[in-house]
Amino acid sequence: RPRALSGIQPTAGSFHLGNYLGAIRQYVALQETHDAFYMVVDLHAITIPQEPADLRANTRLAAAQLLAAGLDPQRCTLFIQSHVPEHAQLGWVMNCLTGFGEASRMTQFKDKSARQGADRATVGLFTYPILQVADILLYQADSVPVGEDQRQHVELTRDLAERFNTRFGSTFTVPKPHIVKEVAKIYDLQDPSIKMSKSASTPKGLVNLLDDPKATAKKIKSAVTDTGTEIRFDAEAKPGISNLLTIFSTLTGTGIADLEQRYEGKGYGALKVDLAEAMVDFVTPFRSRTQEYLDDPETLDSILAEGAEKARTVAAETLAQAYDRIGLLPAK
Ligand code: AQP
Repeated sequence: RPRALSGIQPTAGSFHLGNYLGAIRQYVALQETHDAFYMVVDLHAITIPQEPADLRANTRLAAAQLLAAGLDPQRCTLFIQSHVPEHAQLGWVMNCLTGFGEASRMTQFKDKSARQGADRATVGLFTYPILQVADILLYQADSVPVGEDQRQHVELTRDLAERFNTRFGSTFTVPKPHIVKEVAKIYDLQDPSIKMSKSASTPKGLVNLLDDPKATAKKIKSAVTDTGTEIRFDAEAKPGISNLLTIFSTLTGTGIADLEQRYEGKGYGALKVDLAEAMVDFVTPFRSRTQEYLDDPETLDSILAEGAEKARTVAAETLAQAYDRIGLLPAK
């Protein structure tokens, strides 16, 4: 089986609809076809300031949500990044292979550091994509399910894998991004020109999966739509309604063309009412499954311990090989 690897940050409070449609749904699907490794990337989270107690709680919450979304520990390996020290270790090696200018071209750093204020941004935030390179290469991943915003980081991973292999001999699998075009970028409900994002969206534009379902329904109903009344997918001319059609289509498994036909001659209001209902049908059981995992921390922690053990076996082998190739003297 080919390998898949992806990571998600332990967001405060809840994952959002963009995380779910752009990434987590693909994680669930790839369990069936891939030897899949998924992790909550707490080491990435500390690239911006975190309250220790919140970080710990959010890490468990993230794992609970991944399980609630359908990750099955029998079919994939789910773990916490910091439980596998090889990530930081290979991360250092990759730092030493990356050009400063090359790292400076990462657009996510430019965006995030601009939001932090240039003096506040840490070196960790700058080298974040390089740790991500190590995350992926440690598992010899073939496929990396992510949203469009992560494409550049997977490209960097490919470049560094090739560079290492050329310089030191074939060691790493060169991975490909697994980006599902239709859902690669879910947009803010209030401003469909920007992606839905925990840090850039306004509260009304961001659908958090663990919000009160009534509040979620309200956000859908007050989503910004476009001039005119026709329900038609046209990302350029009708970005608001196209975003809602994408969300509706993915959540319910109905084709966009079928939705266009179903709502022909009906107004935006009818579509929003039905989408709000579909969202409520999705988030209500999701919330209660997440709560079940949170109410049983022993089970959750033992799933994560088993996952870390499986992950470490793979990661340790790759790291030992990489250390050897670059000429580090093995400890006796
Ligand atoms: N709007 C989105 N549409 C599709 N996919 C998205 N992803 C994020 N937003 C969208 C994908 O979710 C995965 C997890 O992302 P992350 O943990 O790296 O968090 P992020 O990308 O930092 O998420 P945000 O909300 O966008 O955070 P900020 O605001 O801090 O930048 C990734 O695969 C991502 O592509």
